[in-house]
Amino acid sequence: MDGHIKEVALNFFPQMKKMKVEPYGNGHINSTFLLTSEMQKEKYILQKINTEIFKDPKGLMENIKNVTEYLKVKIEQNGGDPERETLNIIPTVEGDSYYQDSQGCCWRVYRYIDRAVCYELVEKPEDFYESGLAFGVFQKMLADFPAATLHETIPKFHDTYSRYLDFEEAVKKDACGRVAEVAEEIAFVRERVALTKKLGELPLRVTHNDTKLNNIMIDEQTGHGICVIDLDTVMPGLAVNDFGDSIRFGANTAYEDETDLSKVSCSLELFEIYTKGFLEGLEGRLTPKEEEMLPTGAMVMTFECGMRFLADYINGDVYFKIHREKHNLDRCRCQFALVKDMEEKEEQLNAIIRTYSRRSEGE
Ligand code: ADP
Ligand code: GN1
Ligand code: MG
Repeated sequence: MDGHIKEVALNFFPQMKKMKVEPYGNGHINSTFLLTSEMQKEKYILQKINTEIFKDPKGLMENIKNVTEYLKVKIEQNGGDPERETLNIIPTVEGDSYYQDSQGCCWRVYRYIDRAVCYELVEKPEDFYESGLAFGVFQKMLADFPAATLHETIPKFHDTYSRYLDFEEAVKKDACGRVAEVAEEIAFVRERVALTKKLGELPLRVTHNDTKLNNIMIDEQTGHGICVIDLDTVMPGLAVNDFGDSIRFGANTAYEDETDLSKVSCSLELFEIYTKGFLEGLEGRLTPKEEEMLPTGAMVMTFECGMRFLADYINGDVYFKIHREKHNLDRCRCQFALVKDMEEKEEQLNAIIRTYSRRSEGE
């Protein structure tokens, strides 16, 4: 594999005779490597795009190219550094945004964002505020992006009812004989089918759709959220889902795959600080209805994600990368424990939102 990756890299850097390639990051979808040139010590991110999941890599890379070029103009206008504050695609020697190898695998290279970190768990509440601010600003910057030009990289990505139907399909098939073991989790889903339609009609916006904490880089020196990464799912979507997915991951007091469920809860402090950052970043762009639905977005995204982990466990772990036996089941149980906690805290979450909505109306 190592030799093959180096061969792939030469299609981007024909002069790079000596290089080091190592697996990198904690993404669940693509295969990510850190590429370091031994001579100049330059660093790059080399990624094998998961084409089982992203079936149209050409459309996917077209989205990323158009979105990042659009963002670069905005970042420059704001006096920022476009080399560091958005992803920079390094083209192949042929000038393409990705390279397809002889086995049909698709590879891309990004400039490595140096002196910045990605977290799996919030260490300092300010970092979570920074991520809320950055995701809010990201959505604000894309408010006028021509949404119709975007390819739908994963159809019905956050159509929670459709995710529920996929889940029931998995249960019916029971491809690996795992259904009997997860009767409790299946019942948990079925008791909450109404959640899948709870968001109702909300405006479609250009959204990120995968706003977890490890999809944002925090500058080591300034502590600011420097760059939103993982742009594979930028598509028309709901603002409340971007908010919700961040809360699901970052306001959880435990890791996404924690097995000690007594550690799992939705921190009100973190929920509040993210709300503050996200709404500040958006500068009053959400409608009152969207603001009101933010806690529901958090609950729906957590429920949907848990259901996706469960369906994948039942299907035999074919979608999310796993690192241990029953990993997807552990992730599912953790999400469901978080949903329960959010249900209990619903009134408090709504009250936090009311405080910040009033602020954004200038009261
Ligand atoms: P996945 O879709 O599998 O989640 P990501 O694009 O999120 O893949 O990349 C996985 C990880 O690699 C990120 O969480 C981050 O740690 C790191 N990473 C990705 N792109 C960059 C970049 N341009 N600079 C530095 N680190 C990056
Ligand atoms: C995946 O790509 P990554 O690891 O940032 C998934 C998200 C899930 C998340 C759960 C394209 O995100 O939808 O919420 O795992 N991405 C895709 O951690 O399915
Ligand atoms: Mg990611």
